[in-house]
Amino acid sequence: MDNVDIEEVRKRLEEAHSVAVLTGAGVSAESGVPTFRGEGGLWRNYRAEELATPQAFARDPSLVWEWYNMRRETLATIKPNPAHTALAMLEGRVEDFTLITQNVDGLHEMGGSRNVIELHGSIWRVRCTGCSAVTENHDIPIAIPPSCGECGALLRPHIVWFGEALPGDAITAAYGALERCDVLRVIGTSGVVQPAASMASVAKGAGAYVVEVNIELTPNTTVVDKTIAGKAAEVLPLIVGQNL
Ligand code: BJW
Ligand code: ZN
Repeated sequence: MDNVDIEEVRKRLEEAHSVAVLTGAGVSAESGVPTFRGEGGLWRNYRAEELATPQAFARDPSLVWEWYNMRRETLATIKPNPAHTALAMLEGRVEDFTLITQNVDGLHEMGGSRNVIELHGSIWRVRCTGCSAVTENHDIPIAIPPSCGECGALLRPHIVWFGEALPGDAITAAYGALERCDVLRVIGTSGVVQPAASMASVAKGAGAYVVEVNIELTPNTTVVDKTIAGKAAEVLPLIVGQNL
């Protein structure tokens, strides 16, 4: 981690009227939430890509629900880390602040962030496959197979799986923020899942200064103005300033 880079990013943020942040699984890694790709990305020999599809759910809803129950159990014991709280603190200082997250864990809201766009949904909401009603559900474990209180049909996680469209209102709000922001920070995402993978380019194309924070190089590294190599929970408090 380079202090000159940290200083430059801090200065850009101080001058910015509009800031957008895009986060991925890496921002929650230091809370103990496993990332999707890389080490620990497997569950009973399945890759996330094999379980997070409508086809997998149609084939074996109980298997997919067992996976979500395991993740709900893990998340129930987990707390936001200094990366989440630094982002909440930054929101309090910026005129126009939007946090776009691919994460479904709810840790940004728990850490105090308010203007959060959940691109891929939430693990704490369920949707009826019959009547489409969406409800909050914090049961651990959820009874398998879960059924809708209104119509009795099977419930599914209110999460965007591969091949499914992202919620239209989330996409509209996210692109609005990307197009008007002075600074975009891209934190802890491998940058391989679309459409989030293209968001750094969208903001860059609209004139933003784009900064990546990650422990590895990603496809975004060639797009951004600056990459800060390091753990989100260490880098973000330095940039936002609560450790200084
Ligand atoms: C740290 C760190 C630390 C670690 N500090 N950093 C070709 C074939 C098939 C499909 C496609 C294709 N090309 C495009 C597609 C579409 C597909 C896609 O992109 N596939 C690619 C994988 C190829 N996309 C979709 O299907 C999307 N929908 C869509 O395109 O719809 C079109 C449509 C329009 C109209 C009608 C119908 C359709 C939907 C994508 C949904 C993604 N959902 C998931 C699973 C949710 C399940 C769940 O959570 O329960 O969302 S996939 C999974 O990946 C999850 C994540 O949000 C997402 C992104 O992952 P993320 O966050 O980047 O995590 P990792 O693990 O990949 O990376 C972690 C990073 O953190 C790493 O870089 C680490 O280095 C770093 N890190 N520790 C800082 N301490
Ligand atoms: Zn229903």
